[in-house]
Amino acid sequence: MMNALFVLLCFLVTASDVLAPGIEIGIKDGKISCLGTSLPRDASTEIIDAKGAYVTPGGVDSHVHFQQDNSPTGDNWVTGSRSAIAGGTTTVLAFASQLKTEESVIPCITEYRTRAKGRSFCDYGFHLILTNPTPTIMSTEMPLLISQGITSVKLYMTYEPLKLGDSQLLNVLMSARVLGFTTMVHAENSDIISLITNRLEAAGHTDPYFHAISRPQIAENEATYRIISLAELTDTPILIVHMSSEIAMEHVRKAQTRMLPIHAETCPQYLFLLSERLKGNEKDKFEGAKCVCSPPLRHDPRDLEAMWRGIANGTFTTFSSDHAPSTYDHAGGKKLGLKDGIMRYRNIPNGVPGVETRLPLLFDFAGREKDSRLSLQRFVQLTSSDPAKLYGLEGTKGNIAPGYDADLVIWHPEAELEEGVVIEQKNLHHGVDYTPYEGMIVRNWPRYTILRGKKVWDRDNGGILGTQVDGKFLQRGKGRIVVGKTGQEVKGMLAGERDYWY
Ligand code: DUC
Ligand code: ZN
Ligand code: ZN
Ligand code: ZN
Repeated sequence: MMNALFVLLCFLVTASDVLAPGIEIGIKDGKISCLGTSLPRDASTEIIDAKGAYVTPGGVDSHVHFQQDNSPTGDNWVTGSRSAIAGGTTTVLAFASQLKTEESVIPCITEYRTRAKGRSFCDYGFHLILTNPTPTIMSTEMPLLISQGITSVKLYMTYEPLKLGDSQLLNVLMSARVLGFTTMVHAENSDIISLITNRLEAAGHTDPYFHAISRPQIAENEATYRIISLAELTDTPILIVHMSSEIAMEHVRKAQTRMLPIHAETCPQYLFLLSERLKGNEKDKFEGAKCVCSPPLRHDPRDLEAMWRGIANGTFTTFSSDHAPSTYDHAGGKKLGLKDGIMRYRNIPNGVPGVETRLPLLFDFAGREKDSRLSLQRFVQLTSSDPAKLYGLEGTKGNIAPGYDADLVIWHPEAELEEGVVIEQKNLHHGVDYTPYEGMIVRNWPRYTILRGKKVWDRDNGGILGTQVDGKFLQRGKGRIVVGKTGQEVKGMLAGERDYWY
């Protein structure tokens, strides 16, 4: 037998090309074996006819929260990863979260790996949330984790149980410089948020809308500039996660024009939703709780436009879901954030669902004849190839080329879905009870999702075909710098001055 699976198709899209109609993809043992035309096949070759369809690499969602201790009502591995494949995502990178009291992160990683094992419909890896980066963890445990394929960390500049001060941030960055792990940062100024939150509470302003008031752009702006400065001083690449506002994004843009390796991420909620969604509606004034995320949805449509600009012009390296939802309406009428009849936004866990809708929402604007906000290649780069490179999966994930895992999204032929697809909670596969995109129409949806050569999602015939034992833990290598480079001169230091403390 020449090939186990065969995809006959029209348009193959990678981060660099849209190949002419007629290309075929040969798959063997879960890997892409060849691309070409009239590939050899025999009677046992399974064939998927994708005529008229775009085929893109399986989505790599490098920022999801499944079954994390600090979001207990959110998705677990089974529901979250099932939702991923139904939306064309074949790889997720989730978080293992260290508690501040933990002096070792090894039990934490073991625990989170156990939660996922045998319960994931898609491939997966972990970032470590470092809340207490002791010298022993950094010098002894991090090298061990890197050797086990956990090659990235997330640092928080806000939230009391998670946040690090500047000296801790600097220590981790110095360690990243030596060990080569990838550092993600949640950049919001904690004290600004506390000050405003306390004053709002005292004045009785506790409805969900005030969540957006309590975390103004200036909090994101200040922390973004600060972490870029620390990364510049230590000559270490970083990725600033879930960016939401223009003023903060401009710091990233400026740093990149100086060739600093500053990466940034944005998410669907910051392209499509505004803070007015936090006001709820006449039927349910607390419904705004469904759209509480951090950074918050912004007030001004110009911020949405700016995020679209960053998507198109290369400021953003990754487009992730930050899937971190909680069930809104619990049995017994208990609603998120509502206790004893009082709604307090500070009790609402931060995060919205989005792992399933991420690809269709962005694909809607890719390569359109009219009002195209990005090319199809850029769509692939943001949703699959660049996250794969940044997080150490290059050569395995994020491309359709011989030797790569055969992870594919086969979209419906464009002519087939004239009316588009309406996003509706009832059709989604996550474990929570809403989507903030209810009623939105997108032009296409993954028709098939292929994970390492196996058809795991068939929208027209059976829906989910995969199982919760299909996903495997990905032992990632070290990520590579996707924008800028190291060894840049530091603002205000003479050339070579930093050499004294190398
Ligand atoms: N940060 C995240 O990355 N996700 C949910 C909430 C948050 O603050
Ligand atoms: Zn732990
Ligand atoms: Zn965050
Ligand atoms: Zn997140």
